[in-house]
Amino acid sequence: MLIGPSAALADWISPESGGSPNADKVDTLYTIVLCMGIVIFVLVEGLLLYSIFKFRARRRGPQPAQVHGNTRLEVGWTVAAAVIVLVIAGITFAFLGGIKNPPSSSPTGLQGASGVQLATVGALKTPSGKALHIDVNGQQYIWRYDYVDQPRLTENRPVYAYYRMVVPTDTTVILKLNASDVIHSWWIPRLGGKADATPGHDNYTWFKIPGKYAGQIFKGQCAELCGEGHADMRAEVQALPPDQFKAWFERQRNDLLASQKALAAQRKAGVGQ
Ligand SMILES: [Cu+2]
Repeated sequence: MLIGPSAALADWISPESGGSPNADKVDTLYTIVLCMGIVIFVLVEGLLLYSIFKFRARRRGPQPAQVHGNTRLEVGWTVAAAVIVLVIAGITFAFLGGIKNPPSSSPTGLQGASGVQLATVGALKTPSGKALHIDVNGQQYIWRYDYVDQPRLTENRPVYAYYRMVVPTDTTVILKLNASDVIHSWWIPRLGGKADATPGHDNYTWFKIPGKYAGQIFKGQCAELCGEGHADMRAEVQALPPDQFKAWFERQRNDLLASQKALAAQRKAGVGQ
């Protein structure tokens, strides 16, 4: 039953990727270490099976040689294991920069993003200093996205959306994660690793969706058991070409402004009192 759902079989042996360079690098790094592990596993188990078979006790056969220790062999496999660990550490550090640090947006990405610098110490920054910044807020049991550096509804109120985050392609998107009740975890597998959304603490992550994925929707879910509605706390990211993103953003902004106006009118008319 567990392996039945197609989601369980999506890239079942290594992390999902193909949506953002950080996710691709995590996947490649994982695959390299997995291959090294497979080679060592086959060598060790092969040698074990060979020895069990070759040196098995035979009826009326001679007593096999009783070996106690072999300094050269023991030093050999200790050094070899240490070298393998060093090689893995070296490869990991070579990949780490590309996983952790966001690149700049491409020229084909959203232009005119105001490129507001993140104020918080330890925040992510692209080499150009420009990125689309979205605040992600986890709450039982839905995700809210505030487009903080784009044109606002009012001075204090950014344009927002729930559940589906719409973003431009070829544009570096930096997320600031926060939660308003309990700890949640933001996770869209094809766009990178999980990031905790914690009340009272800001966490950062990023992704950059290549232009060839325009129109695609990347699905994910809250990855931290956060209450009885946790299973329903899903999320998706839709990638649109920058001009279509702009059109979506204008529509979203106008819809929100219209609903704000309608609500104000209702209040004035005394509806619901
Ligand atoms: Cu949750």
